[in-house]
Amino acid sequence: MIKKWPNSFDFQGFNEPIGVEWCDYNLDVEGNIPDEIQGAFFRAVPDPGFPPFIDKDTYISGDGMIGRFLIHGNRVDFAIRYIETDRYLAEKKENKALFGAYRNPYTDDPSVRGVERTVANTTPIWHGGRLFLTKEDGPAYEVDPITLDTIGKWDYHGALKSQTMTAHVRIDPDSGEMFFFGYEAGGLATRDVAYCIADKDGKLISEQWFQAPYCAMLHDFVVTENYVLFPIFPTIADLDRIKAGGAHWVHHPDEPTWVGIMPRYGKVEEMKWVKGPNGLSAYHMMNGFDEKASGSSLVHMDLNVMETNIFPFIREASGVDASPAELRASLCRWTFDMDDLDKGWTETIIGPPGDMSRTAATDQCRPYEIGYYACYDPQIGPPVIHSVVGAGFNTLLRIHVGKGKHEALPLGPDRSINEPIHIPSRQEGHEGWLAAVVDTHSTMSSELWFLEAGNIGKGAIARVKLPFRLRPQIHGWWVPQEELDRAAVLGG
Ligand code: V55
Ligand code: FE
Repeated sequence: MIKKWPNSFDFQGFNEPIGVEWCDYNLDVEGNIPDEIQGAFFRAVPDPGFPPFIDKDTYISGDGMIGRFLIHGNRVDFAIRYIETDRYLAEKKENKALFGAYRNPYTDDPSVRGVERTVANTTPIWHGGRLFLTKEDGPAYEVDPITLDTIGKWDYHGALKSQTMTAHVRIDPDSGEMFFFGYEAGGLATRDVAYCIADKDGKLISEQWFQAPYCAMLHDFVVTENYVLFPIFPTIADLDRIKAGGAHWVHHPDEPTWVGIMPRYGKVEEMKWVKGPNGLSAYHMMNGFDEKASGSSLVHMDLNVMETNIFPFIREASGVDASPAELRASLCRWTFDMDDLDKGWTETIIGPPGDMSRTAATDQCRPYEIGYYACYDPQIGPPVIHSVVGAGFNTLLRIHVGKGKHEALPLGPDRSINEPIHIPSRQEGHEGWLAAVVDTHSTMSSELWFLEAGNIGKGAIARVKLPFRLRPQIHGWWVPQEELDRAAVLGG
């Protein structure tokens, strides 16, 4: 069949679907990848198998593919496969799209009523020796990290009751515990949130449900050494609207932002709700940590915050117009005084606008100095179609969060960078490495770049050439070789 994709940025330019499963070995490397870099860089990539039958569709509804760079110094292999979700297999069988609008089962072909709709396209997560592909609207899928075969839906051997699992988890680097949640845990448009902990071996040790103030698009959260914070922004679901075939999400500029805080090992009954300004939105938190300052007890959460929702399809459904200025998500530090939560939080701007923030895995949940993220700098050039919002990131940033200072690597008007991952170094006092796929628009080609995390201004120390363009990813994950080996010994 000749596939006709909709005429929107979600399907044009670098976002044009590819849908090819392939692998290639020993790719050409320009420069030198340090020998100590040994492991796998996994990437989640939305790529629709079939053109939608609905009027409009969004990039983030694309079927999940798992990409993997296997890196042993200068030897790099690449492979990419579809996640064989129930949805992907159902459509493959009929050779056409059967699922309708983003997160609206009432727009589906009646033949797939009750079939799990998630496309598992958002984050590859490694925990307890297993690889999961996640999307916030459904269960995770387990994938074999070696063959990239889909093993199946993951529910902690039947223990997890939540119908959904977030794509953003927090792993405590000391305990190895994974903190996560599921929203709409009890079903479509419910206010149920399940707050969960899995121990370092991947056993579910806690699942507690609570009610959010409204059914919000709860994409990410923060865990500190003592607390857990759930940021609730007013992009809200409504069951009647969904049943009528309307949008799952509408942004409400006049509804307050809330942050729920409780002790991380506490009971959900201890949750305190802190009210903030109306109409804010943020998808990603960089990190959070506790501070004992002269007699008071502070909790900090660092996040890229905007005045409205970043997704054009959500703003359209909300009747919200946004100026370019309102679409700039500065890196903010929200500080909570645990002895006086009634006064709300204070906000300090600590970095330029951007998104897709990362830290070293060992810096999570505790005081830290350095973070990395991507930004679109309008001074470099006009927006170029790339990824979920239709304007690629043209700059990589490294930020000293304490000092509010940053360094930038501008990539020029012809390049877009995907989310970087951090790779730790074995060398004492070394900040480690960053790896990211960098896409060039004029040649429609993709490369994997390696950088020194502590010196991004130097540019790439190695560039891996890909024989074909890659579709822009959502999130990635680094798995050191010794963890892959251990998982293989344990039988995955
Ligand atoms: C996001 C991405 C999603 C999604 C919801 O980046 C939010 C935010 C790739 O899918 O379903
Ligand atoms: Fe995300």
